[in-house]
Amino acid sequence: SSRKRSLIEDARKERESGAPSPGPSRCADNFVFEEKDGKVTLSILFALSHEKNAGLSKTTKVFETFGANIHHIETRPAIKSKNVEDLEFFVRCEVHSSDTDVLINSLKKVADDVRTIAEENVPWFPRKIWDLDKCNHLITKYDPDLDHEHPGYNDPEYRKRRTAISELAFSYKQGEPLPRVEYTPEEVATWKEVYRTLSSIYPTHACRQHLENLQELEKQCGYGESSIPQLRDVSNFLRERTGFQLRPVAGLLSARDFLASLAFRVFQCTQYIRHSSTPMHSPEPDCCHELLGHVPMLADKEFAQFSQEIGLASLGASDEDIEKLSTLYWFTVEFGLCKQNGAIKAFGAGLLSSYGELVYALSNEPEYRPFTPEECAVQPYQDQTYQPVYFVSESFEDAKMKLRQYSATIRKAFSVRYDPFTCTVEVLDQP
Ligand code: HBI
Ligand code: NLE
Ligand code: FE
Repeated sequence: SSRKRSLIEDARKERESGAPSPGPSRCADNFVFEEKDGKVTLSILFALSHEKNAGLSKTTKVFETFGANIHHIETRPAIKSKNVEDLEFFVRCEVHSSDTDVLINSLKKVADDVRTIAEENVPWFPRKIWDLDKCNHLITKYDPDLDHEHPGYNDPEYRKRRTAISELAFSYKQGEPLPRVEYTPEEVATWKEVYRTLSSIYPTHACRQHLENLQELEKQCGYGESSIPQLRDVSNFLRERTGFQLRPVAGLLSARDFLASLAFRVFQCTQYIRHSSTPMHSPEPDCCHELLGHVPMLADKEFAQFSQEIGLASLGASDEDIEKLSTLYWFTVEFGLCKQNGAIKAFGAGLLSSYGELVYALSNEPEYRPFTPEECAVQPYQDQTYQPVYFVSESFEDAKMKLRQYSATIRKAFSVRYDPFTCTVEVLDQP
């Protein structure tokens, strides 16, 4: 129809001018996907080279996978391409709003020049705490079922156990009581080893906030080497301390989903434990990492505030900004070092849960750089093994202030405010 044609024309003009066409007056709602029954309508353009036309079945598979309801498809010669036989596709379809991001990213793997049309360029984000049930897109990087390098890959017992614990997270809905896990003696033995070795170096390696809160957790929450604390008890403890609550997650989430939950003071926690053969380091999060690395820090009021602010900054942010925020998160919340009383201490959870990396990070092997968000946000990082470089903050407070200043510069189009009474996010015009 002519309307569809004009959409394609607009998209073409926009692409050729290299800038989005100026939209209508910028009221906050213009930035948000129009949403009905949790679904949105997307207009997507992508190209397939002539040789890759076999790739068409792969792209349709993507739409099929996400249950997209296709309203319209048309093709035309891809103007930008050198080969006149290359085709450009225009697809207008309806999908679950929480799937849009993953759909686009999946499409990028099988087609070229994938883009959505400018009128709908703000990614979906949760507005209410209950929307977090839709923030469940896992990254399957370190899955013991798929990754040959995973220490659990050749251990069917371990894999079975992981699957069973994952099921608890998959079926969890916001507001339900957190599932309890009856850990096996072997799992408790792994925990004991992790707890014992880490505890022996915390006094010299961990920051003050971590040490103090871990003591509280030992007194009030049953922390100790003889049993693995239950998320339900820990979540109750945190709610009293800082209003943070936990929710179970089956593994690594997409950075967007993971960061979004922080906006609601919800921390996504894995509940399975690392393989018994690698107690000193795990490339992926596990309950040791969450309980020993993150929880003591989330019990700190200022740190909790800071974590929520990263989350709020991430809502509706572009893919590039999400990447930067998650890199900042990585080098601070996960692998941050800070100065305290003239010594360097760890406050990053990824350090505080790995004996191997904690010792290494405070040895003279790695490179240290002073923490500057602008530099840190674009530093490539290592998620399989130890970091070659760490960022050192002047103090814990200093890191927080700098990161806060940085994330405040990210949002241009609209701002968000969390209403703790209704557990919802309000979208506001930028003043
Ligand atoms: N998912 N479950 C989980 N835990 C994390 O710590 C985590 C994640 N997904 C992404 C992610 N961390 C990193 O990208 C952060 O830098 C945001
Ligand atoms: N390397 C950490 C550990 O062994 O506990 C986990 C890091 C998760 C990002
Ligand atoms: Fe973590």
